[in-house]
Amino acid sequence: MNKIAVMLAASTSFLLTSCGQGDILFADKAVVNLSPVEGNPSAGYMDLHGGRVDVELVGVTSDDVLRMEMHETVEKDGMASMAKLKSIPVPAGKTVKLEPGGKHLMIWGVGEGSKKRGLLTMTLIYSNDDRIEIDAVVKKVGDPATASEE
Ligand SMILES: [Cu+2]
Repeated sequence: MNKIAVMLAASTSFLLTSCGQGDILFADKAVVNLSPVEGNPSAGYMDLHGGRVDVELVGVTSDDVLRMEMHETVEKDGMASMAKLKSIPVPAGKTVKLEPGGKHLMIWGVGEGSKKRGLLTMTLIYSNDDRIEIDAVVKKVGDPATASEE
């Protein structure tokens, strides 16, 4: 019963955000991959879609995490490491992907409630003061990959 409700909620948000609304600032395909190691940070990914004007994503917050940072994986001399980002540019009309091996969210202390619900509500804060609330699908290690919405 609960599972069905969650699946419906997740697919509804995909429907709402994937209708190709031209120049509207929004984000979709948000997922949080829980760390397999208790205490280690989890990683968050999503697609950021630009609006009419160039903006920057300047912060991401959630009431149900201890800490969340924007990171970028960078390779130096064949070694991958992560750098903390102050902001992520989101050019008008362009899509910026937060994805494995690139820009991503690093999330500490995802709450038990969100884990159980399978969704983590987070707020994206942009340089033009826009705020967008989005539900990210919370995935445990070993969960099948999210069914693609395309
Ligand atoms: Cu990171």
